[in-house]
Amino acid sequence: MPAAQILMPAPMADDVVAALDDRFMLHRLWEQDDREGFLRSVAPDIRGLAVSTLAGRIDAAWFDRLPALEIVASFGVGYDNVDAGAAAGRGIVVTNTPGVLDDEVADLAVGLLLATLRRIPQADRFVREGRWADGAFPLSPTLRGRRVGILGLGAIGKAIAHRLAAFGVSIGYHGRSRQDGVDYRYYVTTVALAEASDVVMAVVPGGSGTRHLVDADVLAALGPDGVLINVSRGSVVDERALVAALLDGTIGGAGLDVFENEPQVPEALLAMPNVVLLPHIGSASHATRAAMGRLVVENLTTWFDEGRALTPVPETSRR
Ligand code: 8YV
Repeated sequence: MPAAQILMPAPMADDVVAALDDRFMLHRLWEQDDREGFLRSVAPDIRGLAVSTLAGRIDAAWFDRLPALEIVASFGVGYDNVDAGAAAGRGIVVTNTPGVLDDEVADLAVGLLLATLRRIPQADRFVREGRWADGAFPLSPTLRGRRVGILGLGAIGKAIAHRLAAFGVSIGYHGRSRQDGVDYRYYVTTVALAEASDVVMAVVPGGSGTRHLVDADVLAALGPDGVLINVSRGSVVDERALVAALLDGTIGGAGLDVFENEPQVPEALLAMPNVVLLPHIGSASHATRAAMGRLVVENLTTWFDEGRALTPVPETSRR
């Protein structure tokens, strides 16, 4: 049987491209001069799509063009870039890369929390700019005695909570429902969580269901000493409300790895001394990105060899 044909609309890591090239007939759409013409010629035979967020939104418009499509293998645990509901309706399986990045993202989240509270990047700049000789760096807020609210207690949220327990802080959470076998205190709403917390860490998946979950009301409930950490998706936070809340002291600070319109970052944030801004690097270590890439390749391989996907997303997992 000829190798299945896989379309990669936008570049992915070299090791993913090489592994797929080895096992399948891989089409690199971004390398074509006439992408539209190329797509027309290969579309009827494409059985798999390999995508990262660089490929843009993968939705019904793509599925309409690819009548033989069986699987979308997406790079990343978050798959809000793929319309999984539309895929499920057509019997197309969607896979993501859960599990292999949980610890990496949790490490980064805790690092970002400490960096934000203790102003670590600002202190580094202070030394580099030769300002130490002129006087001590200003005192910072502290993690000591804080109550941390985890917004979204999935695998990454649990990995964060597990780490934070060692820091001796108290931990609460909000999610769609209370979880059995979890000792952290549950709050029924995001506002209730924010009211009971000095730090809110957003770890919920993106998408329409969580859009602007952190809004002006949640920020007001978090309060003037409160700190928001976001390592999930920019869409989860109402960025305009966040900028306003930081400007007028409604909250005390923020550590942000994700933004509503990446790679654009609101100008106002750049000038603020009480925020730490990262370029979406939660999972971005060599080892973890390689593990995510392997899982993309393994999902496609087991699908075409054995007719099953390793990590289908819940919307499409009954196939
Ligand atoms: C990646 C991510 O930055 O896994 C996710 O959901 O946000 C990150 O690991 C992203 O998938 C890159 O395409």
